[in-house]
Amino acid sequence: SKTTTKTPKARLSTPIDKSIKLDKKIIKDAIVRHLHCSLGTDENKANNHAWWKATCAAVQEQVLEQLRKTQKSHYLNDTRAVHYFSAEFLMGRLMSNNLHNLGMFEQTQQALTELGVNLTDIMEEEPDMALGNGGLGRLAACFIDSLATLDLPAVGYGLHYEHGLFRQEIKNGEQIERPDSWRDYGNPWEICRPESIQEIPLYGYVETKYGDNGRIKKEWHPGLIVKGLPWDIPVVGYGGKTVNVLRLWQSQASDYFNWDVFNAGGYLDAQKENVQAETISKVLYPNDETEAGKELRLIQQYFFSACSLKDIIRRYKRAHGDNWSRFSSQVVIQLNDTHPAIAIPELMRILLDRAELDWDTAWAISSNTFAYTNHTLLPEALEKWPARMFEKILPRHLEIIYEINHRFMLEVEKVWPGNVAMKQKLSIIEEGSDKMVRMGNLSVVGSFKVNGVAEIHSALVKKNLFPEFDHMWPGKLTNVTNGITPRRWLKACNPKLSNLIDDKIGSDWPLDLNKLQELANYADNAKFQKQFMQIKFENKQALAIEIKALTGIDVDPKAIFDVQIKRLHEYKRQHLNLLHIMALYRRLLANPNYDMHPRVFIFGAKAAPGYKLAKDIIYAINQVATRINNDKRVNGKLKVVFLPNYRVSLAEKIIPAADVSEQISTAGKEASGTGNMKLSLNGALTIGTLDGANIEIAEEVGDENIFIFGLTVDEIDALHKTGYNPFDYYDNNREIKAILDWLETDYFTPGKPGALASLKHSLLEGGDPYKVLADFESYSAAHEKVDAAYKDTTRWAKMAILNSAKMGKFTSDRSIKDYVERIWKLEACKVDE
Ligand code: GL9
Repeated sequence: SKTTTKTPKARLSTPIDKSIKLDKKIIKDAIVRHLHCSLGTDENKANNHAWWKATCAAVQEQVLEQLRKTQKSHYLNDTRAVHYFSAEFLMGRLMSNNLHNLGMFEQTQQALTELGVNLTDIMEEEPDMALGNGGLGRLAACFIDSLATLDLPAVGYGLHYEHGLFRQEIKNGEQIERPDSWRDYGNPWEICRPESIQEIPLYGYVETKYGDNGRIKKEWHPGLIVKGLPWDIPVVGYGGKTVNVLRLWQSQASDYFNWDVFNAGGYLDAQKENVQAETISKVLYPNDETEAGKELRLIQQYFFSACSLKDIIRRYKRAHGDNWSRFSSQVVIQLNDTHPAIAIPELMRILLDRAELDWDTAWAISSNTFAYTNHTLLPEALEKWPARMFEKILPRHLEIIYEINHRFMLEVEKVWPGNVAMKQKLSIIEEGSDKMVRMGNLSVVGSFKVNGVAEIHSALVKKNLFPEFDHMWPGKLTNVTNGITPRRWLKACNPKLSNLIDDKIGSDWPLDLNKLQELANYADNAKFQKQFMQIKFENKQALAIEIKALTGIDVDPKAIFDVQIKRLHEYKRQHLNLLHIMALYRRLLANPNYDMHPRVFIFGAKAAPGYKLAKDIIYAINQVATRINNDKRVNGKLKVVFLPNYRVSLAEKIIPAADVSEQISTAGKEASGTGNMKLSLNGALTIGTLDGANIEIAEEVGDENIFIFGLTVDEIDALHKTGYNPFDYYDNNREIKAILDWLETDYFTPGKPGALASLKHSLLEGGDPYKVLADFESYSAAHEKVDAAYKDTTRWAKMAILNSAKMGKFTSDRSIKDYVERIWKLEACKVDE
């Protein structure tokens, strides 16, 4: 029988059904069968890669069976579904996650052991699916995990990049980018769906026609049509019931190329710059919170948005024919940032030009379909496209955007009559010598809800970014605090801690993370503290081995492992961390007995290839690391490690081993952060500013279990207004002066004085835009508190336990339930056996 439950909450009380757990004999047979029949090898010849592939194939059998059942169930129930449009999905590896979510990890491990194979080893064969840059893309991956877990009908839509985020190598301290080739030997999880190819028009011109009824009809004559080929990645919910789909589009050439249209439009010259169809999905733009501004990027955005919309409409029409009246009750589309915002005029185009609906009807449907998530306030990230670029690539869309804007300006006129400045400020079109389309404004105007990603961020969206929109449409702007999936970020990546938690409080916490609260009862229990810290120690031993293998550096697992892992960006202030490391080094040189517990500072970070200062900071970290790590005088009290090629699978090794989590962005700049949640969940203590989700983490763990330092948003604002002068700190703080001057010598770059000077320069003459010097003292003082706390082992153990215990709020299941209640209004749909 088919059941549709009212709210996704109902799912949480249901224990995982053990019946689908497979017996290890069946798994073993399936693996061997695939080794023979799919891979053409056998148990004696197979290497780890072959074993990995055969195991994937065996797991995929289970996955596809549930996928088929899920799709049937959603179809029969004609469910409303959310469509998560995202230019990025940072999935990482899928084997471990799929095995855990299907409840067949142990059996598979045993099956392989009996075959003489180690599961952990073969999992290392899987390349990361790195189709994203950082937090925004990883959030999308956590969200689709939660959507499936909560039995919610959902499809993820994105791009099937041939090359994901670049692989980072470090040569002589510097970042080198190498292409990522995650699909070189095939991806066993994906299914090609040529039966669902879409055709996407580009370029050309718009013809205005007059219909019989006297109505104006617009016809777009494209100059080029490209094909979109979908690849489906099954997304297995925890418990293995619902299996949703992540559908990623690959571009292909079609034989349609209209030379006449090209000539008529005068685009023959432009042809040289025209993208080849296949290039569209070639590579992920490696930009982190910076607008790319490139034609190919706009084409990527349009390509995947248009393919996805056509796919949704095809499915809708199969159930509802040409009757559009139920469209927005069946379909909700979440725009993950403005990257897919072009879907708004695309849906309008389809409704107006294809379905021939009138404007008001079309707008009512469209604006009730889209919701938009804002992920950053950084001005350099707010996407703007030159109107002339639109005119060339998407001429009809530009017309529609002008019309949306015209009607919106009439609304503005009603609220602020005669106020030209207000119209200029809110307009979707930025006037000027080069007219621009503001994608943020388009997204707010074209959506029924807009959300920020943490309380403080959403408040700042209202206060600073879109205050007038909040005034015009009260209630449209809202908050959904980010979350992380505890399946990947605790159960799968930290099996020892997970088992300990299972033993203490039972095993349903992965579905109901608030259960971790029960661990607080053992926070003072000496035996539990010992077990908890012993696991942390063993995880640190494992990471120490990894560090040795990756960098050659020896680190002592008894030292404090202090971790900063995230994209390299000035606002995240890896250089604040570095200045403090240099301060410790200096103190140790001045006083070999300087009292500090041994500390290993661990960094992982990729810099956008064109971001010069970010690359300089990576170089500086590596040069300082080399000097310190080889200096006998520090007596092993200080080590600095930069782990190359930071990515999801490396995060899974670092996070369980972290003692300290560095979350030190300038207040107001980090919209939420999600690494902060992962680290705290695994028992690391945060040293952080009152920024993003740090604030909510502090609320949950309590001020006594976190190290907060630095200026608040209001103080940063005030400092900005009174005029911030970094030289005040340089001139008045001897330690700061000494460190910055040190950077200019050749102490860290023998024979190359000045090689690190750009860093000093940015913090002084450059004006220190992220207030590094202003926060230095307070940061340094907070680190002294960290040191003191760690020396008190009982106190530290208690704090670490309480961090894990209090992270319930930050499961992405809670985020998704917030989206469901506040925005999507979805119902769960259980899948038949
Ligand atoms: C980001 C924010 O900077 C983060 O603070 C936030 O946690 C995530 C997810 O909401 O979104 N916005 C953004 O552009 N990125 C983020 O991480 N950047 C990347 O993903 C590279």
